[in-house]
Amino acid sequence: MLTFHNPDHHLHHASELKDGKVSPCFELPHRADTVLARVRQVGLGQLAIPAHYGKERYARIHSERYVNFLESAWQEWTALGHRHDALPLVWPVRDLRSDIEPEHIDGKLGFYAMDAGVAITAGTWQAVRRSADTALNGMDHLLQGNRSAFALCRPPGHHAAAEYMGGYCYLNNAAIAAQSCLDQGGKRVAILDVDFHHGNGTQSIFYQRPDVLFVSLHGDPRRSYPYFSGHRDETGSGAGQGFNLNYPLPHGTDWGSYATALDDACKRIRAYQPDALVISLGVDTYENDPISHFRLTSHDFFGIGAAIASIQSPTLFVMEGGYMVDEIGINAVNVLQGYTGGV
Ligand code: OKP
Ligand code: ZN
Repeated sequence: MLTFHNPDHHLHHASELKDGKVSPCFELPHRADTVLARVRQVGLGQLAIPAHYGKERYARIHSERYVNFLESAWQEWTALGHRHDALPLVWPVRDLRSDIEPEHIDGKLGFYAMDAGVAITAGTWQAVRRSADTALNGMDHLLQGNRSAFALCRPPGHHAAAEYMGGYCYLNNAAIAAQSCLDQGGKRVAILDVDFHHGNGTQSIFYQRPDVLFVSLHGDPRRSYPYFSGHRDETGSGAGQGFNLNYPLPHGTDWGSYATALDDACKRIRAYQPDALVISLGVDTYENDPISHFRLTSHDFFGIGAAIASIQSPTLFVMEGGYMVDEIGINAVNVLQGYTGGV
């Protein structure tokens, strides 16, 4: 399997607000380095540095003003004399106005953020756009007739929606890749999200559309981030009714009940007969993940790959979360090897 990866992700190394303190982000550059090292160690296949794309490709999924904000935020922030990471300090919840984009950067940060896990630093925009390019190149590889590809994206993307960032995510890499398939003649794409956290951004982007089936297995939002989406009754709306499928699972879920949900999800996707399948590949379902609550073992990740292979569609794996830095390489690559062993 070909792996796409751009080392520019190192330019994004941020802090986050957690437990009442600004501290180093769980989402570290070292994460992707670990996965890359494992890809090399097992000889998964060739490595390719992805070609660059223009902003118009990201604007197929995100609003133009949001993409422009990501591009200019650091400059607007440093113009105020700041040298430290930019973090939002106010959010337009419920009955506050969210129809007028503020001019001040403090207002803009809140306007375009869902939480305080998305600091903007000097290199964030460069890292983020190269991450999206990585996913786009992976989809191109499928469109050239290949059965699979691995987009080793960083930063991740599945919490980012059309007009907001959140949960370490800025551009929604998986959604941008899925849209690219449709823009190049694909009729239907399925996205299967196996990250521990619900892919609220991807769900939001495709919620009203039947041409992208979104399926997610994740920690029940009653107890797990992102708390405000991922319930079972979110099934799509309008023309998209029936094309969104959530499997919220309790804390402590192990392979037994995870596999049951996963098999059901894979059957539903196979029945949809997608032209391409995009996997939001988070491995924070691992038993020792520091911020998540499932109990999958490293061995279980082979089973995830094998289940995905049973769908029998061209498959793009897009890296999302996973924070047990020493093991995420093993766990992510186990999924890929479980897949190649199963096709
Ligand atoms: C991003 B991805 C829990 C803090 C949760 C945000 C988690 C973002 C996860 N103590 N903070 O889906 O892996
Ligand atoms: Zn996650």
